[in-house]
Amino acid sequence: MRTIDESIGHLRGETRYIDDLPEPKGCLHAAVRLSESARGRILSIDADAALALDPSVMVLRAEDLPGENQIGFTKPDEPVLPEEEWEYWGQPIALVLAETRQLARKAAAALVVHWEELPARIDPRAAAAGGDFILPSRSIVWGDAQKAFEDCAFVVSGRVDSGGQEHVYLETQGAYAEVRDNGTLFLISSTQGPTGVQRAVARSQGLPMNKVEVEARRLGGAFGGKEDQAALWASLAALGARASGKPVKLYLDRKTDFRATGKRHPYTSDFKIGADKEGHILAFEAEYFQNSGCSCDLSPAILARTLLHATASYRVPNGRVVGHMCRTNLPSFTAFRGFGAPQAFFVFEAALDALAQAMALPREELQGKNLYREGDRSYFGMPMKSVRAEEAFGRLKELTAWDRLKAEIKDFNASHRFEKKGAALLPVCFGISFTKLPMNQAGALVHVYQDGSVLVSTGAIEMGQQVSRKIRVIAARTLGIPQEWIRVERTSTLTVANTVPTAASTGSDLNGMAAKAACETILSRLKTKAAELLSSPVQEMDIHEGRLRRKGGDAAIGWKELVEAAHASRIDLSAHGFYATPGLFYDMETERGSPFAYHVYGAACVVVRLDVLRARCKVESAHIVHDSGNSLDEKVDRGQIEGALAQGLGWTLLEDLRFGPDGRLLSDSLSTYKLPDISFMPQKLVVDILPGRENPTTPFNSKAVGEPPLQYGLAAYFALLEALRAAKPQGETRYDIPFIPEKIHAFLSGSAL
Ligand code: LUZ
Ligand code: MOS
Repeated sequence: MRTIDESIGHLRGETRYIDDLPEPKGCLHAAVRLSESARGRILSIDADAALALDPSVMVLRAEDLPGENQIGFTKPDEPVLPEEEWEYWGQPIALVLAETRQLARKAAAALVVHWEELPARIDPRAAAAGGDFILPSRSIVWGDAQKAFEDCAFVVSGRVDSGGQEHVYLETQGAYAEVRDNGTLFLISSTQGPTGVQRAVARSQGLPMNKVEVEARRLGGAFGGKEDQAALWASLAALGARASGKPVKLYLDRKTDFRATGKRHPYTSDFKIGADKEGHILAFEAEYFQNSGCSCDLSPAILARTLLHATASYRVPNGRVVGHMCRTNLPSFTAFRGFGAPQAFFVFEAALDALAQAMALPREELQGKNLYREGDRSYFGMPMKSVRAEEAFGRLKELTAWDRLKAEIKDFNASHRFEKKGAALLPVCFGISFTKLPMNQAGALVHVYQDGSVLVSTGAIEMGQQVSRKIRVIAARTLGIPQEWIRVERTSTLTVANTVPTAASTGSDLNGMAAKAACETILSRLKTKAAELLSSPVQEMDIHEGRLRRKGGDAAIGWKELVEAAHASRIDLSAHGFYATPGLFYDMETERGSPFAYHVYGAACVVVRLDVLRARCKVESAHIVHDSGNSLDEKVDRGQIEGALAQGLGWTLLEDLRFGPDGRLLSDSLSTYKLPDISFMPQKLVVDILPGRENPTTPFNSKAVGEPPLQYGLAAYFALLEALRAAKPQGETRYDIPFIPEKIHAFLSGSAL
């Protein structure tokens, strides 16, 4: 009974993704034809040339869908294929099937589309001025900001811009679909949310959900891009399979994926912040213009996370934050690791920086003075418990010998004319739970087979984050048997129904608790049997390292024998487990409540080195102090922290997602969209994990790890700002990321961009 870890297969290149699975006989390949302007009306699509290419070619459009041409669940604004109007450049408008992938793509290109241009909007502030919102705007108001600003010794205001971000999962979006017995549909989807895919396919195919089976074995990365937006590609594959009667595989090439799919939301925001003369922040206001793109998708949930992270890691007694979901003719922006929180963090840290400038104080002094403390209430009324903001911040200052580091940088800058260094600190406080309350639930199914081996299925999708490893640790610890006896199976709508997507960093929290509950059910049945076998009270039964013993006594019976005995006594060795995070509530009317199970704390220090003549910067070092609870697997957590930092640094310094004024994506390939690589990463990277504490809503007091560390990337932005100010003290600060060389040059030369 040995199991091989996923990661070994990855290293050997043996791991199979959907596209690596053998294709059944008769399998057709699908390709999509994309729209060619930001907004247009389809007059006709001439398929003659495409059909003439090969007898296997089929062309499908909206009217070929047997069900509803709609997969938008929060709002019905997401057709599978547009009937008349397309709403962004790169929207799939027709599906083409053929015997080979090359042929399908060729046929898609051979379609002749007659269309007319419609007026389009790209700019979110223009959309807001025109009142074009996805849903009504939302605001949280607390204290009395207006009055507080009057009492402030310092008040500053400004504007903050942050760009979008491409997910660049290694495995592009795709799905496989097949019609099975009695008209049921079977799909394999590269999705974080098989239930969402099942629901969308059922709806667009006019089938009940019990006739649609979706499985997800593993994904080659997702980062939020496959939380909601895998549903479209699965719905298209399903359309192909139903229409042709043959198995259909749809896989996007990289360029199509870049053009057609959503990304991180760009934000443009205004802020106002005020403090007393000691630097205590008294009031904060922000107005966020979220560029939502052409449809609703997850935008409201993302805006909610923005509004719930508006003051970042700080206590602010008075304020008002407003968020708008601005509709534009761009691909619908979607979930991306951090989910609206990084944008909010940037706005608040920028405001704090502006305040520090106005007060001529070091940023870190204002930061340190205003951090959340134990017993505080957040501005939306959540009691902040187990607060570790000051602890992490203080520990980081020790770890980096902050005062000495600053002095060294000062000396360096004084003695170097064309090179400057800068350093900045950035605290993080990130709320864990889905902002949409009903989503905080999970299920699991556990089987103990007659030979003692164990199979666990949950809704947790393995996308490279090693959640299956964590689930295995949880099951092993709960049952008291070695990990090697346990296998974690793929996620399927057959084994666990109504799953929420693996998202919001909650994958191992929610699914781990559900798996634990299922294991506990079986364990208690086994212990009852054990008590009978040992003629002892059940409370004294203890299973440890695969052996049953009386508490404090000698090992008596092996796990396998116990399981066999239980089976012979006709005891159920399977169980379903369920978990719903307790204690969550939120009142949307008053915008008050406790929407999160807990917060994750941490802090980062980044040092950058600026090459003044070339307007380039290099991240020299990053030190991170992070709270990952009682880690279920510390190596995995370190990997997540480092990976999130890489993505955060990419977002702040490098990744330049750019659309033309006509709405066409300009950065549509890996030659025009730059990603962080190994040489971009800091030469020195130190991750210090805080000792764990009690955390009752998670398995074994662990903590979620996926998203909180992405925010650390913002430290690099402020470090670069410090370096630039050393080079040009009177330079004009624009809070605008990514801070790419063009913008560095603009700062140094004082020119406009
Ligand atoms: N997805 C979601 C998320 O649907 N709700 C959330 O609150 C969330 N947070 C982070 C990442 N994905
Ligand atoms: Mo999400 S950004 O899919 O956790």
